[in-house]
Amino acid sequence: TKRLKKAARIILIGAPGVGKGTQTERLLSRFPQLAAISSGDLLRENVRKRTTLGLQAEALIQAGSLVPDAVMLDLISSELAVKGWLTPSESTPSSSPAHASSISSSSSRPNTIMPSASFILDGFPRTAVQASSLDRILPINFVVHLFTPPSVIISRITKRWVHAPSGRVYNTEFNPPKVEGKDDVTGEALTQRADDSIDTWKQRLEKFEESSKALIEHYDRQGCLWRVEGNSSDEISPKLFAEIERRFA
Ligand code: G5P
Ligand code: MG
Repeated sequence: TKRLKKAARIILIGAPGVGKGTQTERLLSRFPQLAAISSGDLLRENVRKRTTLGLQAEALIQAGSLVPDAVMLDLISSELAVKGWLTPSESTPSSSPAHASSISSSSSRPNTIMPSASFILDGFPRTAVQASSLDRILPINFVVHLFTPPSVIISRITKRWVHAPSGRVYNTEFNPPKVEGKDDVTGEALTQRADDSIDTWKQRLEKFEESSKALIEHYDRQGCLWRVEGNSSDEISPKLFAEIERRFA
């Protein structure tokens, strides 16, 4: 493991199935100071718990469409407050998505950032609008654009199995669980995601291609964008580790 000297506020951008979740897990074990939020995991948790937000988001996720920016901002800012990376200057009762505490979205009220917090956001922001809103509450200092050709990604999708409560991700070929169908850590049952059919994946890819151009340009302008390409996660991880060490260790 490695120690970071400077606060790393990292986001991962990349096509569905490119390996954002995989790299996040690896980064968390390499750099124990990091913690992570996955927007997809948070949404799926809300769907499982049948929260108002989950019920709103479920059909969109299943169709491979994006959840509206305002809903995402609510969800993520609540979670940032839960993690203690962002403290609302005044508390308001929450509209209560799962995990959420007490900060309201649309507010222009100032928030206080924990200057020392080092973290990864996986899957958020996903649009330029989300990125601009995040800039106002929590400036990101390293944006990783993961690239693997879609023709390579497609073969992974239907082989993905997840441990829903933790977000741990497996693949029957690439990283199978020790016991088939069971999570390595808890022994609980693994499930497949409702949006992991090939058709829905294609729809998600199309949405990604539509929304990511402006997002990537947004961060390119800020000078914190870094692109890494590879046909496998094993090819990408060492480059990613080295770059984070170069910038933050
Ligand atoms: P998510 O949950 O963010 P996606 O579509 O962006 O979903 P996904 O599918 O979670 O991304 P990933 O995390 O990039 O993909 O990939 P992964 O899970 O690590 O790897 C995929 C599979 O490949 C796994 O089985 C893994 O083991 C395997 N694998 C990894 N590397 C390799 C390798 O090198 N070789 C092989 N053979 N296999 C490998 O978002 C879901 C939905 O939520 C909504 C949207 O509706 C979205 O569609 N949403 C948002 N909407 C609006 N705004 C936001 N910010 C939103 N965030 C989520
Ligand atoms: Mg993921």
